[in-house]
Amino acid sequence: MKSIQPRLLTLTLAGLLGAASASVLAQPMPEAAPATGSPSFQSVDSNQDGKISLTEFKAQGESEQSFTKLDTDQDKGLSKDEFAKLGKSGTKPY
Ligand SMILES: [Ca+2]
Ligand SMILES: [Ca+2]
Repeated sequence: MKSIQPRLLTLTLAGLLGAASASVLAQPMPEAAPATGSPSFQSVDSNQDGKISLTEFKAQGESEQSFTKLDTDQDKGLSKDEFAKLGKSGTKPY
């Protein structure tokens, strides 16, 4: 069973090299699946003023409660940063 070792090493190396060059062709498992149902900032900001108003937020089926929670500077609008927190807090059990 001694002969297995170098063979295995070769296979591993070949696998690594192959994986590096084949990663474009291969269909990798969805390692970082996008969070489900997170619309992009642009699509929510329907009037494109760079802020998401409560109305725009609610149009996504979100609640006023989560709007208030996300609006950390309380200017009644969600900046891109504030909006980015949507779905990132509370829903992911680490
Ligand atoms: Ca807006
Ligand atoms: Ca804000």
